[in-house]
Amino acid sequence: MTRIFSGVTPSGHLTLGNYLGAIQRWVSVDQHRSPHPEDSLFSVVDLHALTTEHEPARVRRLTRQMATLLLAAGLDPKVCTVFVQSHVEEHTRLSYVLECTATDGELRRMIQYREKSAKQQTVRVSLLTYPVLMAADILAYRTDEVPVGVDQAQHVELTRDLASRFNQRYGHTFTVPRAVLPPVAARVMDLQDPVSKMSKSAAVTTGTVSLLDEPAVIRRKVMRAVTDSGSEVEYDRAERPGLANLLEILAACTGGEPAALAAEYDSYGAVKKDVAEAVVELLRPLQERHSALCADPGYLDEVLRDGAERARALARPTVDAAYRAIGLL
Ligand code: AQP
Repeated sequence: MTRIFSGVTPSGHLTLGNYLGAIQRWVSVDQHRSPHPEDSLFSVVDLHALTTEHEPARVRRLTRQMATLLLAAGLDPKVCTVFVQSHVEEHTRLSYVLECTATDGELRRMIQYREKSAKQQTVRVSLLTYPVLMAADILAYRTDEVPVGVDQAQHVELTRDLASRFNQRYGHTFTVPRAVLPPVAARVMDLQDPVSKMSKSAAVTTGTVSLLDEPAVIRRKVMRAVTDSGSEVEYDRAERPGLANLLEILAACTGGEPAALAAEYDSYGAVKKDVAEAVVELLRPLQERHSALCADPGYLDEVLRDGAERARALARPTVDAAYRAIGLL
């Protein structure tokens, strides 16, 4: 049995990066790995959305929208567990204990902390400590595998370090998990700035494809993607990051391989046109199911209630064991 946990943060609208880097695999592979819904856990990790300036009503709205999109993408509550992080208090209970295991130095080394804190005028303490909460999200379920995009790999590495350290000092309590990255599109880049990752909290959205963008908007964003001035179609991430990003997106949408796809084209325009159509077609069924699910909000409430109950029952014994091991009565 392999237990899987992963999450999405309601810090903005879900992007094509989130989908190709993580969600696509959760739907097609991960949720089917075990016959037990308790072994595949997917969460909207809303507490993580409070680490930077946020608007409460927007976080609530995005949390529901993300949960709906996960179902629309194909997560099936009969075969996996879908829940909202703040509905399961074990995550924050465990986070404090893990903060007592982590060091200030290792948290300050986190790339996401360094990048995000550099953009803030005032930095919330939670921006520094949220990788520990993420470790708690994962460790509370004795998770074996964490399917994520490349940007989260460092946090999973920290989770492994904390689990091993805790186990060594206080006795075996946690499973040490491993990150699993997708074969292509593990890091989808911004269409306007192909050396930066496509991000759902980007201030400018012209380089970001949102899962709910209309087909005309998707086509416009892809056709205006920044590429270099060359004319030969070659897959070269270092020298031609814009074109490489488009070829990776095409590969992830169609199941191909970026370098082989490059050989089929003789102009950048033709690549862009096919990428735009591939993304529109990839998202079409998801957008249709999203509209249908929005018409029945009671269904989502039920899924999230059941998911939280199931998750609580799984996490409690592990978190209780961690409390006992670290010396709490
Ligand atoms: N650009 C990306 N390419 C591939 N995978 C990506 N992921 C995020 N961006 C890309 C993966 O999506 C999953 C959920 O991400 P998250 O909600 O935890 O957010 P994040 O990793 O902090 O990145 P975002 O979406 O850009 O949000 P903000 O703007 O708030 O930082 C993860 O598995 C992630 O690897």
